[in-house]
Amino acid sequence: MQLNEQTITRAIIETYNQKLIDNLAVDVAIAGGGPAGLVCAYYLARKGCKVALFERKLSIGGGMWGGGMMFNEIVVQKDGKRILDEFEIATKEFERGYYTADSIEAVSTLCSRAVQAGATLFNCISVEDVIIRSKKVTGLVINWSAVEMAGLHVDPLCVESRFVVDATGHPIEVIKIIEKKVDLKLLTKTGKALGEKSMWADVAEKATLDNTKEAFPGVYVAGMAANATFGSFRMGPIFGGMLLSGEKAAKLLLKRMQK
Ligand code: 48H
Repeated sequence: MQLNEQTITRAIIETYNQKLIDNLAVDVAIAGGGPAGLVCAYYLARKGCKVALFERKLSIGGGMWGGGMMFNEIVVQKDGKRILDEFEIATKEFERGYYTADSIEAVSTLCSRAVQAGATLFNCISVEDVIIRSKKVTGLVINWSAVEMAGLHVDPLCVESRFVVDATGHPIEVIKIIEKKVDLKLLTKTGKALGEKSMWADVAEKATLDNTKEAFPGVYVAGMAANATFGSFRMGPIFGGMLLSGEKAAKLLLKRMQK
């Protein structure tokens, strides 16, 4: 059989277009493909929920690839290890209660399991706005990251969703958009994003889980975005909180969608 370039091109364009069309209305749209977003996508998809995740960068995985300061190992505590075990990601006990994992194995496995569970991951797409209806967020406004990077004046497209997860990490991009453009309060103490605090791993890890919740009607925050929204500490390269937060966001959303 002779390979034909036009067929290869058509295969990509038609398949991708269909994938995008199939995801124009989803149960949950996730902004950000770091560990929290990926774990959330996995647990939702595994329960039959329709999930689309949008990641700005070419590579999915957020800040996990680089471990700590580019030493490509991550640390998790016992609770976090439970999630790595579930994904069959190898861990080594370093000292009692501290486990390490190869960050490359961790990220690539989270990605592949999320896709295999049925989530659709879109890379190279940035979330630039939200859709708002009757004081609730009902979807994401997306554009090619290349358009954003080049500063081109190109209008975006939209994805409708029952719920949105802001898993954009430190910059809490969805929450910041809401704060700036929607004349309503966030579900925080002050009605504004409370901001991330300095390093305190122990407190931060616990807080990440507590702060994983709805931050604006229709919008849940997960991972580092949870602490940046509700005002807690950073934790450095210990990733248990990120994994557990993704799991908790999925559980909360599944419960909410059952209602
Ligand atoms: C599309 C976007 C947009 C946008 C951003 O930073 P992440 O890895 O986030 P988490 O919360 O899953 O994990 C945080 C962890 O990596 C980390 O930074 C830790 C533990 N820090 C502790 C410390 O002390 O520093 O992933 C977020 C992803 C990234 O890939 C971004 O590119 C992406 O979201 N993103 N994608 N549209 N508007 N904004």
